[in-house]
Amino acid sequence: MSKFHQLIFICTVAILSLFLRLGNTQPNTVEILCQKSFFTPNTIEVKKAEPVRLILKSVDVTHGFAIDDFEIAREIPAGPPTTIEFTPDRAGEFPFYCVVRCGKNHLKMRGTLIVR
Ligand SMILES: [Cu+2]
Repeated sequence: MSKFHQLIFICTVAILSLFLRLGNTQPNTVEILCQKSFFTPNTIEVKKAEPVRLILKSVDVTHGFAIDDFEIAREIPAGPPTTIEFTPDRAGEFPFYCVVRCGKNHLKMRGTLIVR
């Protein structure tokens, strides 16, 4: 291999490894629809120690979203989506639920975050 080809080879490897690293730091994105009185999906599965981005969109009234175990509690107004980012530091099953009284079945608005 000539010096020129060696240089091309090294540059290609460097660029590819950079792209792979960037890919790995992208948060795991989950879109969640909020409507009276449920979340869709109501079971979310993510991986421990990997960043998670939840994009919550309410299609009717203001809802809420809380996961006590990860100290998350946010209002989800109707309209543009609300983004919540966190990195689960432990595995298990953690309940999430609505924290805004959104209607008579508000207390049924719950789901489960599974961290593997
Ligand atoms: Cu509610």
